[in-house]
Amino acid sequence: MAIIYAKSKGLTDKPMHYCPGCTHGLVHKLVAESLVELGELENAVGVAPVGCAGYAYDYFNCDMQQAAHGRAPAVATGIKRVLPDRTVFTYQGDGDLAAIGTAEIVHAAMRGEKITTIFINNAIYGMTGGQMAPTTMVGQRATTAPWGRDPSQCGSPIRMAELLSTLDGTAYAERVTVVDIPHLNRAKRAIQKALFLQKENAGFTFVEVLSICPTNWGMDPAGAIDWLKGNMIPYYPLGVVKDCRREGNVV
Ligand SMILES: Cc1ncc(C[n+]2csc(CCOP(=O)(O)OP(=O)(O)O)c2C)c(N)n1
Ligand code: SF4
Repeated sequence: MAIIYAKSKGLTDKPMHYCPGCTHGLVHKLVAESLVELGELENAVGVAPVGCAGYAYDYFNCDMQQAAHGRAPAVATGIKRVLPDRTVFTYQGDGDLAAIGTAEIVHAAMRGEKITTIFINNAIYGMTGGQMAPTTMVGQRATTAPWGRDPSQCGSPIRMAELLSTLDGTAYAERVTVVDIPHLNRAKRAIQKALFLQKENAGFTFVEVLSICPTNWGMDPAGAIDWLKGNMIPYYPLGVVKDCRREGNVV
């Protein structure tokens, strides 16, 4: 019988532990497929975060390293500098990257490290039980913001793709989502482009993926997708924010 669809060779057979409807698994699939299609799976080194994706080292079928919370860009910097021919990526949540790891990601981008960061923006701390993240929307409830995020106390949600795009070392930054098939295909093209530009030594490359956390948002997956579309996309616009190969960048 002809095989028309199979699990990517870029993923191991280990069953994933993510909650039903969580988009972490989808993004893993896109990264894995991209590495395979670029012929980079054998050459890749991923750096797993702390957070729900902390077991990513069990799921990607390539060399993996675990980093302490927020420190993945620093670990990836070391790996890439010692092994410059390897394709090195970090996979990080918003608590990991935009809170405790802000210094590491900003300085890695500023230095133009030739690594790729996949940033999962689900607007909350998932693993630890739904605390407010720097990306939590104004008015969105979290366990540490039971009446919703108050911008007079907490400021406005941080737009990491735009922030990092102001740095000269950032070669490419795009924001995508995975809420339906057309967006999923666009997300895969962005991940492939980021990895391709890394191979070209263009500089730091970054893909922000707007994602859902049905468990901590207190919604079913379909409701969470609708909430993302109605609340996150208007504030976090999708598309290329910076592309060193293109004129007329947004930033
Ligand atoms: C140094 C340190 N501080 C705090 C923690 C606790 N901690 C573990 S995961 C996490 C938040 C993870 O949220 P996020 O990065 O958004 O990923 P998600 O779980 O949503 O995928 C925190 C605060 C830790 N493990 N190490
Ligand atoms: S807690 Fe949220 S981010 Fe974590 S696995 Fe569950 S749905 Fe995904």
